[in-house]
Amino acid sequence: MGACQPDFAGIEAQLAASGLILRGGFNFSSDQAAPVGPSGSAARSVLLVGQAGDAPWPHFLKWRKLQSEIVADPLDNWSRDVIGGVGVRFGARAVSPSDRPHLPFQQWAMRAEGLRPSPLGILMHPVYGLWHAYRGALLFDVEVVIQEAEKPIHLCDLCVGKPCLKSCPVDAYSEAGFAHGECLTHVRGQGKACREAGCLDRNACPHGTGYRYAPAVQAFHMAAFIR
Ligand code: B12
Ligand code: SF4
Ligand code: SF4
Repeated sequence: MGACQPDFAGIEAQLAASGLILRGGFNFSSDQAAPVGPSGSAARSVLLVGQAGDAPWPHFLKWRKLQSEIVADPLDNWSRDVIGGVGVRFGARAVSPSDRPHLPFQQWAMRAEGLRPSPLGILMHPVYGLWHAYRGALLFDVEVVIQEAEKPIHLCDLCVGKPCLKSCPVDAYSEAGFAHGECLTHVRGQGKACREAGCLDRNACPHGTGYRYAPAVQAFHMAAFIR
C-alpha cells in the first residue's frame, strides 16, 4: 500500500493548526458496514479526528468572528470546514458526528483507541478522562498502515465510589442509562449550575482534570444541548 498511504504527518500538521488531533483509525473488514469513501464505493479505512480538552476553542472563536452572518450549529460547521478542507487536500471524504443518519462514532472510537464507556456514556480516556470529543472522520479508498490500539487501562474499573453517579440533582445517569428528559427539564429550569459551568456529574470525575473544558466552553455545549 506504500505509495497510496495517506500523508499522516501532513494531515496532523493541518489539524494541529486548528487545535485538532488524529484519534487513531482502522481498516474496515469486508463484513463490516463502511460508509462510502471518496470514490463513492465503500471506504477501506477511517481515521478519527477529535480534540483533547478544549484546544480547538480559540480557533473556533476566531472563525466565528469572521462569519458575516450568524451560523446555525457553528461548532459543527467549523469542524466540517476544517476537516473537509483536510479531506480535500489529502484525498479523503470527511464525515461529521452530526451527519444523519448518525454514524457510529463511539463504536469506531472504541475500535481505534481501545476505549470503553464510562457510566455516563462518554468514553473514558486514560489521560483526558471525560474531556475529549470527536469532531469528524476521514474516510479513505485505501487501507492504512496503522498500529492497532493497545487496550488502555479503563479507569472506571478502578474507581471507588464513582462520584460521577452521585452529583446530579435529578439522578439523570444511572445503571438504567441516561434520563434525557429529566436532565433537560432540570437544566432548562432550576439547573443554573449545569447551564453556567456544565454537567455536575461529568465535572465530578477526578480524572483528566487538566483537560477539563473551561466553564464558557461547557456553557456553550449545554446551551446547544438544551436548545
Ligand atoms: C444522539 C446523541 C446524543 C443524544 C443521545 C440520545 C440516545 N439515547 O441515543 C443526547 C442528546 C442525549 C446526547 C447527549 C450528550 N452527548 Co451525545 N451524541 C449523540 C450522537 C450525535 C449520535 C449517537 C448515535 O445514535 N450514534 C449512532 C450509533 C449507531 O453509534 P454508536 O457509536 O453505536 O453510538 C453509541 C452512543 O450513542 C452511545 N450512547 C447512547 N446514548 C448515549 C448518551 C450519552 C450522553 C452518550 C455520551 C452516549 C450515548 O451508545 C451507542 C451505542 O454504543 C453522537 C455522535 C455520533 N455520531 O455517534 C454524540 C456523542 C455520543 N455525544 C457525545 C457527548 C459528549 C454528549 C454529552 C455528554 C455532551 C454534549 N454533547 O453536550 C451530552 C450529555 C448531556 C449532559 N447531560 O451533559 C460525544 C461523546 C464523546 C466521548 N468522549 O465519548 C459524541 C460521540 C459526540 C462527539 N462529537 O464527540 N448525545
Ligand atoms: S468518576 Fe469514576 S466511574 Fe465515573 S467516569 Fe470518573 S473514573 Fe469513571
Ligand atoms: S447536566 Fe445537570 S441535570 Fe443533566 S445529567 Fe448533568 S448534572 Fe444532571
